[in-house]
Amino acid sequence: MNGAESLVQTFVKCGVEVCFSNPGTSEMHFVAALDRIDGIRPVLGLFEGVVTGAADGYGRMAGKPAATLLHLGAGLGNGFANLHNARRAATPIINVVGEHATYHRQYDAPLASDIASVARPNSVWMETPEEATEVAAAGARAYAASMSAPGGIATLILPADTAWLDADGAADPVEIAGFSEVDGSTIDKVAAALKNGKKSAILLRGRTLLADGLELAGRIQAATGARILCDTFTPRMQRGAGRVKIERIPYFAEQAVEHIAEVEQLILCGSQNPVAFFAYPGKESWLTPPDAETLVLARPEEDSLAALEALAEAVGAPAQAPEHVALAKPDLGSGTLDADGVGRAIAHFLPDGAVVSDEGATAGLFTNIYTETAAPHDHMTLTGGAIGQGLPLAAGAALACPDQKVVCFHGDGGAMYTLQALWTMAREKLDVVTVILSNRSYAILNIELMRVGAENPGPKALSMLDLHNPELNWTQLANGMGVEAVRCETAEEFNDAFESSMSRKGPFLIEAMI
Ligand SMILES: Cc1ncc(C[n+]2csc(CCOP(=O)(O)OP(=O)(O)O)c2C)c(N)n1
Repeated sequence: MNGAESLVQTFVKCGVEVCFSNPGTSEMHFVAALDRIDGIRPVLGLFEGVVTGAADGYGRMAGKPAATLLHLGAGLGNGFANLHNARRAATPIINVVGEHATYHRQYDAPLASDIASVARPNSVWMETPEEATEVAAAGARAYAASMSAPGGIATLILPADTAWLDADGAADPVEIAGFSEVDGSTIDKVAAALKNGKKSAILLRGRTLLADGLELAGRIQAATGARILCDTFTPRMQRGAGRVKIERIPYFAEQAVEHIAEVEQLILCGSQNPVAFFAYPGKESWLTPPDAETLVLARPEEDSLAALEALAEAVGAPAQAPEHVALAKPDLGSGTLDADGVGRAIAHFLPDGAVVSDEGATAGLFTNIYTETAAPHDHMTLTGGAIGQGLPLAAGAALACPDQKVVCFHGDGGAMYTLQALWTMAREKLDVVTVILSNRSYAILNIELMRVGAENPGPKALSMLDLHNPELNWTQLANGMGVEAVRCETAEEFNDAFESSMSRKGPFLIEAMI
């Protein structure tokens, strides 16, 4: 057995089932090992941003890591933006990054680069085995590191000779550092604060945004009157009919400030104090009201779910949350297609248990509002602000959840960054319906241009935010990668296309001309 085989066997033992890959010469032994050893499904992505974004979508939904296979610093660098988004989501991922053979590194061959410097900003763990016999144990440590609370990216840099030389065999899984317990005095302190008559809000993130956590939050709200909040962008949230509704902090800083201006006590539960996405001249960066006190119920690496449970007990919460979202499907739009009509149809026809990958940007806001009362679904958003995440995220989620419909709605600008994900969807026959919100514009940047105070933009500035000339044709782009597609110009066409797409299997794309 060689080092690569010992690594693949170790991954299988740990529970890795998928490897999103874009390999090169230095990774050929790992490629061959995936072929020889059963248990890991290799999935080719035609750009590394697809590979890393798909690993993020998989990890968010599966709750365990996929492996990626990337080609030296150049390949890893191509995947950087979506690793950044995954880091912000605390998604478990194991990167296997091929490297030149140990003895070849000294010659500064063309693909040589400082891989560690590219890996470091997004990795919670990084190792480079120098011997083939060290590779398996490093693989087991990588798995544990990625799964250690709250989850993160482990990067294993694999010199080619450590992959091809003889190894001893697979390593056993090593212990995962789970979520640490929140101590009783913290629970008591927060429980007392919730009863002191001040206006409180609890900001949830991580596991508490799944149904069980939301239910606990709803019970605490019933007992204390505290508001329940979440960040604008969250890795995964369960929402829709039957779930406890919570308030999403608005995106724009001044709206966010206003939204939480009354809060006197902000209780963090797996979250951080909210901050503005960007600095704007004369506007706040730190969004917590200046006189408000911050209390930490649980840090991201602590067991926020158990803490909420203990808090519910401590405040004498009722056994059930008194209010749950009632199913309310919006009426369908008619006439000229716009973002509102798209949102209505998506919310109207979204099936029970769908997984939504949302990179809808400006045009996705309507969909978000309407889906609040749609059938229950999982909602994943752009956690790190690096656009071009939504399509690969949807592909990865579809691999993790083959029995659930995945719906991706995406700005046309962001979608162009990683459109190769469509090819992977076609090749793997993934059950993803993609809606491209085709406004042929970087619309948000037109808004930001005004907000930052850049005055009187001229044609050169505006041309950098405009996607006309030439016009993108998403139907042809999708067809060219093996995905069936349709263009919709009216609300009626879109309603019909989206409705029928929900009852077919496999990838499909709808180009919504808004
Ligand atoms: C990796 C990366 N590059 C550039 C940007 C800057 N940026 C933010 S939004 C945006 C345009 C988004 O356009 P689109 O997806 O069409 O959505 P719209 O704004 O039109 O609603 C750009 C280029 C970014 N956030 N991330």
